[in-house]
Amino acid sequence: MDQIDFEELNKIAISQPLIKHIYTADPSAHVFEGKIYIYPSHDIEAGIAFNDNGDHFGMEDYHVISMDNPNGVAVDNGLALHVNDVPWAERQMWAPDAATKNGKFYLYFPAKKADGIFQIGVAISDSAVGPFVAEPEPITGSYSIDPAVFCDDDGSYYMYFGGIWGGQMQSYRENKYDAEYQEPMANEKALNPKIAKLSSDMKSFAETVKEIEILDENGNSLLAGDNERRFFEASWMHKFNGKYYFSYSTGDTHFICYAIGDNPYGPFLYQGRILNPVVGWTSHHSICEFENKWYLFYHDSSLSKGITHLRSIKVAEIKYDAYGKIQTLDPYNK
Ligand code: FUB
Repeated sequence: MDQIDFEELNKIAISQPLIKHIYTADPSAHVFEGKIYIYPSHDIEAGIAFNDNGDHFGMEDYHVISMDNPNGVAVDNGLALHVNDVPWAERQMWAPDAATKNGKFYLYFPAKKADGIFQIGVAISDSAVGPFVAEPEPITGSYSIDPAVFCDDDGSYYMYFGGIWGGQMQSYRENKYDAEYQEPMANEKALNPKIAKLSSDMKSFAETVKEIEILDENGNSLLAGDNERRFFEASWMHKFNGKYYFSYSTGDTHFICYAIGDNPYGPFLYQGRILNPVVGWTSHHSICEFENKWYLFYHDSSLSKGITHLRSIKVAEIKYDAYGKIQTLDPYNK
C-alpha cells in the first residue's frame, strides 16, 4: 500500500475529527429535544494483535458526545457505561445506539459474554448522556453486533442489528447459533441484517427476530460474493419523504451503501453508495436530520495515522437529488 501523507490527507478531508482527546468510532447520532447526541464506540489501544475476528477492538466503555448543532463544539460528557458495570458482559463494547421514550433514555450495546459470544444489552438513564444502568441480562433473542434503534412515526421502535466475521452472524441460521455454520458460498444468497420490534418497555423484543432482504435491480437477493454491495455490518435506518432508507457497511470493500423500502421490514432495493472508503479498515455511520438538513456521521483513522482500531468521529452534510437518491460523498477531495 502507498504510504499515506496524513498532513496532506487532513487538508483534503471533507471534515475533521469532532473530538481529539479520545478516539471514538461508530457514531450513532440522534436529535433529542433539539440537541445532537452522538453515541459512539470509545476506541482504546487494548494491545491485542489484529485479526479477522476484530479482537483488537477491545473497547471497555462508552462516552456520549453532545453538540448544539453540527458545526458546534462537541462535548464529551464523560463515562456513560463501563463493561465492569454490565453483569452479563465481559469485553468488547462495540458500536452502540440509543433511543428515548417517555423521558427515559435507552443505550443499546453489543458486548461479548465470558463464552466469547456477542449479545446485545440495554442500559437505562434519566439523562441522554447517562450514566446508564445496565439490565442484568442481555436482551433475550439478541445476538451479533451493531444495534440501531429506529422510531417510526407511529411510535413503534425497531432494532436492526447484525454483522458478519467478527460480528458472528455467519454462525446463526434462523436465529440459532452453531459454530459450524459458515458464510454462504459466493453464488449463494448473502446473509441479511436482522430486525425485531421492541416491546413497549424498550427492554425486550416484541417478536421473533426476522431478517430483512436487500434486493438488486432485478428484484433478486444480493449474493454473498457481491462484496461491493452485500451487507456486512453497521445497520442504520432513517426515513425520508415517507420512504425507509436502510444503510450499512460492506465491510471488506469499505463502502457505506443504502437501500430503500416502503416499510421498516423491507424488502429494500439497493440504491448505491453514500460514502466511499475512509482511512482505516472499518466504516460505520449514522444519518440524522437537523434543522431541515441531513448529516452523515462517520469515522476514519486519520487522527491516529491509519491505526484501524483508533478512529475518530466526523460529520458531513449529505444531499438528496430530486428522486430521493443520496449523492455519494468522497471523504477526501481528490
Ligand atoms: O467498533 C467495533 C466494530 O467495528 C463495530 O461494531 C463495527 O461496525 C466496526 O465499525
